Amino acid sequence: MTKPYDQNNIFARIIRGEIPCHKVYEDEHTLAFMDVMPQARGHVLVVPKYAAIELTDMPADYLSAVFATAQKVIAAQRQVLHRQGVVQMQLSGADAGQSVFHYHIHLIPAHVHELAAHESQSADQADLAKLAGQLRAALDSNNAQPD
Ligand code: DGP
Repeated sequence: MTKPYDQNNIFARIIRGEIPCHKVYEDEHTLAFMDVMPQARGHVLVVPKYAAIELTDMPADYLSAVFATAQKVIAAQRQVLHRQGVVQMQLSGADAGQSVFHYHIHLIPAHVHELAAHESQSADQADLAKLAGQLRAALDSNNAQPD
């Protein structure tokens, strides 16, 4: 770990329910929610419910849980946003541009050349709420499908 984990970082507080988010999905090990500074419409973050800053801090069981959630979210993004391409991004460390020091993977339904600059624009909250509702509905419906 590059520096001590801060239990009061913004994503730890979101996981504890102290700060609101536009929730897309939650299970025992992970939470997915809308990014408030999206690099494209439909930008979702997936976080583990584990005190890790970056990839090298993550135990394998939580990594696997994060990626299992990412698979579900990507399927829902493709249905709701009608975009097949999804950029998966994870910034490990301040030198890479990480600004929130709780591990998270960005899932951005866009071509890489379309991305807005990182943290350059705030989303419309009403649009985030609408998208989160649509993504939750798609996830619920996919979950209800028989294998
Ligand atoms: P990174 O630089 O990889 O640590 O990205 C942090 C992302 O988190 C960035 O895209 C903006 C987003 N973000 C920052 N603060 C908040 C917040 O309070 N709520 C939500 N939903 N997203 C946030």
